[in-house]
Amino acid sequence: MSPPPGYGDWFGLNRIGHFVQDLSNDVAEFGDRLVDRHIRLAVTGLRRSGKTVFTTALVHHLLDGHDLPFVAAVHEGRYQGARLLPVSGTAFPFERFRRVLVDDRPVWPEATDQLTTLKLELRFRATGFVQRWVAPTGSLILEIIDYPGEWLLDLPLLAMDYDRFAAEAMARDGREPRAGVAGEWRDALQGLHDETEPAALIDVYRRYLTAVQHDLALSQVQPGRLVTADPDPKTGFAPLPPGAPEPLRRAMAKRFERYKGRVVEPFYKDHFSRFDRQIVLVDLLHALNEGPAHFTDCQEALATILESFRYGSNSLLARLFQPTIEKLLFAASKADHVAANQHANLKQLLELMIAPARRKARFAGLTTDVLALAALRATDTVRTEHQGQQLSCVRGRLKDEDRETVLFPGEIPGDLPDDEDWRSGRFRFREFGPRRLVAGQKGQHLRLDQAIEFLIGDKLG
Ligand SMILES: Nc1nc2c(ncn2[C@@H]2O[C@H](COP(=O)(O)OP(=O)(O)OP(=O)(O)O)[C@@H](O)[C@H]2O)c(=O)[nH]1
Ligand SMILES: [Mg+2]
Repeated sequence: MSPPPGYGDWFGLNRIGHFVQDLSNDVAEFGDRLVDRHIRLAVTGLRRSGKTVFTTALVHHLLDGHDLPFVAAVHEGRYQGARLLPVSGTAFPFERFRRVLVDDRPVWPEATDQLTTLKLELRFRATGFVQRWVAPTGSLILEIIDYPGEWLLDLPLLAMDYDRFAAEAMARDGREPRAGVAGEWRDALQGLHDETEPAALIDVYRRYLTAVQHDLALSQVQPGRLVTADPDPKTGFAPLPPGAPEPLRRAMAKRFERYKGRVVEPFYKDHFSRFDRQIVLVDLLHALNEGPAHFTDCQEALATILESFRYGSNSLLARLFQPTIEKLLFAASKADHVAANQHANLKQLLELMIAPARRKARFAGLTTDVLALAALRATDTVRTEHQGQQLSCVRGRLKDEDRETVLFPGEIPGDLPDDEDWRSGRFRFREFGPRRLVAGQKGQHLRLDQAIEFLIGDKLG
């Protein structure tokens, strides 16, 4: 309501109007917050993409409440701290990971082989008018699960029947470089007969998939649980070529459906059906290092995952579980492997790789962002001179070495690599050992605070 033109704000009506407006916004917001104080964050990424390290570093910094200048609540002095809460099921072993990282000889957490849950309560001083009055201390429960990356690649199976899976897997297994390690598997397929035992065949397939994962370092491995330490002999399955004996095909198809129903569906239903925010971690440097076949494999695996999470109402996930994801962050992990002047290209390359998925997510109304981060920074950028030229190098302790060295890590193309890039063998990014995690010390991450602000900052006010 405003006074007639020319009368000014004689009765203070403008101010009262704004006050009432602010109040109703606050009340609406406050109501939201009450029901919304729980955030489930999905940390997604292929195996070795940095999920466990990200979660560990995030907890460490939120418990410590330091070196997070981009987190508005911290910057404004409103952040009061955090505590870990008990969970049902196996808890994320934060203390164990923290202990090995604060040690004099810190080591990276081991690869994940089971599902664990983390619950963190964050406390902060509220900003809203009504909130400050009714509940001056706000609290947010943040829930994250950690799991082996290969489990993610099982999600697309939910949308397939056995014959489609078999056709896609056989086509993939027949191409190089996979075909190069598929000798025993190909031989096994030659000798199929009515009495072939599915379990024996699956065991050969398991050996082949293990070689694909370990020797070729490729990402697309299905079924994901066949390559974990202790596969359940009852739930594995393997693809069969057209013309395979019908009883065998039927037995495999039955196992396929059982795996979907007993393993894949509960995993997604229990853990991915109700998340609110998502971060997708991508190790682009590893993908570049391993050459064009690996890079394409990583791109395809990522597309497969993102396609499954597709963010519109028509997505597989929506059809199955109706999630309500609000924010999606794509992050190139381990950015500390390269010098700071390469981070813009790293981000740009990731933007190119995920452009279609990002477009769909935006169209579906999600807020998205892309950044290059290092959850636990293992290097510094230093400038050196080489033959009269200034070079941006990194200083850090190479994995499995004792002392820090300075080296030129190489450069990231700002575009998808072309044939010349691959031929030149220019991608040789090295891996570093972790630096000791020290409470209260600055500079132990790169843009972890930006990631936190994007993912949960709006709930800390
Ligand atoms: N320099 C550096 N290396 C990192 C960082 N994050 C992860 N790494 C490296 O990447 C490896 C894998 O990280 P994890 O967090 O274990 O990966 P993950 O996604 O949990 O892998 P799975 O459990 O196998 O699915 C680590 O052992 C480190 O070598 C980082 O911020 N900086
Ligand atoms: Mg892990």
